[in-house]
Amino acid sequence: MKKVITYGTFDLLHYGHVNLLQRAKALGDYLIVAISTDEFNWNMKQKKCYFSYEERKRLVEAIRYVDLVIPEETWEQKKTDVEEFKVDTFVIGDDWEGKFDFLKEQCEVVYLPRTPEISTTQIKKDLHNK
Ligand code: C2G
Repeated sequence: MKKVITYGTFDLLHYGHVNLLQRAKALGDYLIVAISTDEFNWNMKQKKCYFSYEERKRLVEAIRYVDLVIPEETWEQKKTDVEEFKVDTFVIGDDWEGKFDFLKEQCEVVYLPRTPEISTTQIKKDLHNK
């Protein structure tokens, strides 16, 4: 079984996220998604989520391409996650191009093109201007 892992906040879940998860799953048979906890988002990414970790987990678990959701609590956990879950491929959007090449010692690293026209920031802006 080929296992794939990806990481993200997935707040205000939108089709750009689903596009990424669909392509990630297509690279293997089992997709693990590590969702940033509220603390990690705030302390490490200065992101204030609209939906809590539990709500974001519920939404992502409902996506047909996703097999397992785990919490992302630190930047450093990726290496141990890849080992612990025996991951073959790490995938993330190309806005992170090159940032996780250190994982190439342990698994394949794939950066996928983002869906350009949509983002949570854009959604919030558009709603604010309505
Ligand atoms: N994404 C995408 N297209 C968009 C928006 C997001 O392909 N229009 C992808 C991102 O590239 C990422 C995933 O969807 O692979 C989740 O996006 P975010 O929730 O913004 O994740 P981010 O805050 O970048 O967190 O340790 C890694 C971080 O947790 C990644």
